Amino acid sequence: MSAQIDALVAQLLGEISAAGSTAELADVERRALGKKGELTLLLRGMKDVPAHERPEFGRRVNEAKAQVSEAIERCRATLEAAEASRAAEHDRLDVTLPGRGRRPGRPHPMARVLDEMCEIFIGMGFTIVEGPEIETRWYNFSALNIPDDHPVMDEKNTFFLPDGLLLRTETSAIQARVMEAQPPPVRILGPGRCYRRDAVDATHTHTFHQVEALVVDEGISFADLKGTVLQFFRQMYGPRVRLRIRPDFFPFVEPGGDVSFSCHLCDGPGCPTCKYTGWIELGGCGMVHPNVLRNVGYDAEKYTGFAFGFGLERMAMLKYGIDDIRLFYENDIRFLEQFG
Ligand code: FA5
Repeated sequence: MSAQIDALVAQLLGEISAAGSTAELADVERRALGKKGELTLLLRGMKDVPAHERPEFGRRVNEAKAQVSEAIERCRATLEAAEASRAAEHDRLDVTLPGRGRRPGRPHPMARVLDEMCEIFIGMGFTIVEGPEIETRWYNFSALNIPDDHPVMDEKNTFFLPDGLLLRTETSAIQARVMEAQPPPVRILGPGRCYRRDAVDATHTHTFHQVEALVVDEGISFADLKGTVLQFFRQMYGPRVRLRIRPDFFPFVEPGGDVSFSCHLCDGPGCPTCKYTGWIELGGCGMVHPNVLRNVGYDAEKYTGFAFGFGLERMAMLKYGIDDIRLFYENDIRFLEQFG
């Protein structure tokens, strides 16, 4: 029996010294001294030992337990110290290492232009409003005096959705929403995303942005339209900018025009940016058509208004001398980093 105990102790001492971690050691301890541990079971089996051998057997097993316990405690102290030092090593800060450089984000060039534009118009007393990108036929077409047979209704131009809905083709759709919601006077700026089935090239894309302005009140005239646009251009592009409005047709304005301004790069003689015309076109404008005012319940005899809608990509291209609209959407960090 004594030889059996010696062999068990030798085996357990070997396992204790082989334990590589406190977790492994705890496992050895459980197997040796736990409720069903080998030494515990040995002690419990004392009843089967002949009576005259019991005192010696008990003494021997208790001795073995003490020996194993002591070995476990010694080993645990060593392993705990090693683990603590490994953890400290892991957490140690080397304050002499150079810091990791941060690369903060920056506003997209179009966001910068829009922010600047909003600031200029807020300074002129405008309120910024937005409308939904998924629109009804009413707000996108009918309320704007666009007849059912207008080419823009064609599937080739508009992204139609189920249930009579569509993707907004122009921010002018914001106009009727605003006017339905409030009586005159109205003075709003409405930026937003628009969608058209246009082929993508250097100046066109299917998903682009416009900024709409709408002013309605008593006595609003074409002079107010010109003055507002010119004031905006001068603040945005510099004091020497000249404005040109040529007649153009939009069903929701009368008279209507297209808005250009003198090329801020060449100031007249022509350059690649203005395609050698000296002028750069930004969008459409005009006096709100009386039918539009009537459609929203305004008194068209009492109130007049003006509206314009400019392409935001176009404004950003002009501001930063960018020659391809696709650059805005490629998310190329080398491009975006230039606008700090
Ligand atoms: C309009 O969309 C009218 N709603 C503008 C308007 C508002 C007129 C209020 C009168 C009163 P137009 O289709 O010309 O007009 O578009 C205006 C501007 O949006 C264009 O000059 C251009 O800068 C921009 N734009 C139009 N289509 C695209 C496109 N596919 N990609 C990028 N920009 C575009």
